[in-house]
Amino acid sequence: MSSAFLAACRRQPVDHTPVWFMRQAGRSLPEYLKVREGVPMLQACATPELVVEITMQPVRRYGVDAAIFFSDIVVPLKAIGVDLDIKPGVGPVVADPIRDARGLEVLRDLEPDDVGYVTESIRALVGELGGTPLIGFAGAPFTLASYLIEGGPSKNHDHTKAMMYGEPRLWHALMDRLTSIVARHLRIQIDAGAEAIQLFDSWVGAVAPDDYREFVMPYTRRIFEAVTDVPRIHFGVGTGELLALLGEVGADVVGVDWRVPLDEAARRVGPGKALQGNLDPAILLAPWEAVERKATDILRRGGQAEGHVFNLGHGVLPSTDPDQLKRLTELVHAFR
Ligand code: 1CP
Repeated sequence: MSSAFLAACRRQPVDHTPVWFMRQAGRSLPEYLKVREGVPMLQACATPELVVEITMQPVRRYGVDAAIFFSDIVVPLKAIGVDLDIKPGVGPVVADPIRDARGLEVLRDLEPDDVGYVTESIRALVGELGGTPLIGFAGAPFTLASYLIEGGPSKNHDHTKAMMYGEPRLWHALMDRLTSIVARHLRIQIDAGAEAIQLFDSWVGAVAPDDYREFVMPYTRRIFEAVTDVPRIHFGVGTGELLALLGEVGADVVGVDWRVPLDEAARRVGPGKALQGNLDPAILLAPWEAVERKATDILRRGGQAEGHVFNLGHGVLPSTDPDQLKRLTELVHAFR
């Protein structure tokens, strides 16, 4: 069966605009909350039956064109022995934030055996999914570095920037280690059967373009060069000023948040790339008519890109009514 999602990523013709939603698995789904009851997040990520079930839930309910692997960006770090946890309502929390060269010692390379449950889950999923492609993913080095340096979620990434500007050798050494780990983690997912990958540099919008070029881009480029055999999507929040660089760094598809209209994003990214996006996830909390108006506008503007994968501009909010996402999927599929 041919996949509209993979075709759009490759800028080939499609019979309908493909759609999936960042963070479509989990949080807003009652069937997710039910199977997660009493199971800590990282334990769920390491339990193949749960990973398969949770990954399948939005595919069954919405009929989206792609599944995203149920995991988290900190899973490979936990797997090599970084002392961290995912706290409910908070996010990843690191026990010993990395602030000096000694802190780097824990960042050894990731081996397939460290994440055997990832391989096992993906192999099982490929069978369950039939023709629907599975997207593997990882956090990009900058975003992972922010959690490791700050010790948890951060608004301004102060310690991260202090290291980047104040201790560039330490910064580059940390980014180099994270690059190897991320490239290996993506390779493991592709080898197990993931048919596309998304690299989430969620917080890189905090960095100015010149600093992105110097402190981030060489590492992200190395990752994309290591996974040329499947379509590669790159996404970050607040990246309006970085879109041209995100196009240059090596992905096939550039993810756009809701702040830049897709036709304008296509101009900024330049030729030879597909775009993914970009409905503000908060609009789904408004009545359907507002969703319909905005989504139709996005589909029209996305039509001016060389390929368009419909998505939100960031993850599904936990309070989203799943019926809105169901209707939105149908609207995207019916659009001509
Ligand atoms: O569809 C899916 O939900 C797939 C699974 C998935 C993905 C792709 C999860 C499950 N996390 C992620 C990626 C992820 N994790 C990103 C990149 C995407 C994005 O920008 O949203 C980031 C930044 C994280 C880090 C993280 N993990 C946060 C954000 C914290 C912050 O800094 O604001 C949070 C809240 C988590 C925990 C988490 N990850 C996933 C779930 C379902 C949860 C909640 C778990 C719980 O509390 O029980």
